[in-house]
Amino acid sequence: MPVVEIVGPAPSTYTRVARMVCEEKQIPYELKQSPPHSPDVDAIHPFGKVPVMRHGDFELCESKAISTYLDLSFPGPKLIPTEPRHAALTEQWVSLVNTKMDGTLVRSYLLNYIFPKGSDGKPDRTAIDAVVPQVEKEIALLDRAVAKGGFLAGDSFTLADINLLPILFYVRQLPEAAAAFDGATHLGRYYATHATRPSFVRTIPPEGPPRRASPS
Ligand SMILES: N[C@@H](CCC(=O)N[C@@H](CS)C(=O)NCC(=O)O)C(=O)O
Repeated sequence: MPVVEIVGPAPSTYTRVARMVCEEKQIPYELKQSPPHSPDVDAIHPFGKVPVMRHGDFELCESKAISTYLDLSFPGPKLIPTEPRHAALTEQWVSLVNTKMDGTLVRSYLLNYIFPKGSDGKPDRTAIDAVVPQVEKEIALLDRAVAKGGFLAGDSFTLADINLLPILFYVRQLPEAAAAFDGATHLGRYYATHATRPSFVRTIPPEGPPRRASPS
């Protein structure tokens, strides 16, 4: 069988999702660190986003589609369960994170720290202050979601957890989210437990988490 090629930079949360799927299922893969909108990526993703995937002559974009393909094509643990309710809950949490929480936690909050847009070269305080209440709400929501079983969906580790962990890796390092995490004991335990998984450890971006930025 040809080797799976995951295309996207290691720091990208969505690229890390595809890599963690490979790691969990022990699928041999190569990472090609082409950035978004590079010719490599544009050839496969209509909007130039990462990750994209090549497997022999098969090309695919979108992290959820890539994850589904890998889960169905390779042996190893089922990351999208087959039991209907467990499968649906997994889909539900992937969708909630991708359609809402990624926008809040990554695009509006984290990226303001990583790519500061303030006139003085510092993070834009107004933009961060505007999103913090929603960051706090979403961390509290996630805390409630994992309180019972320690997983986002049902009683086992699924793609829903894989899809969330790369986001938590970053945001828990930032001051306002770190404060919200302090009150989210279930989510803190959830993160501490799953951050020890080999699939998580082996995909930590070489740059590591962003430096703790001061709130002002
Ligand atoms: N829905 C896409 C989102 C992928 C995405 O937004 N990737 C980011 C990097 S983490 C990206 O390519 N950003 C560049 C851009 O949106 O132009 C997926 O699930 O793969």
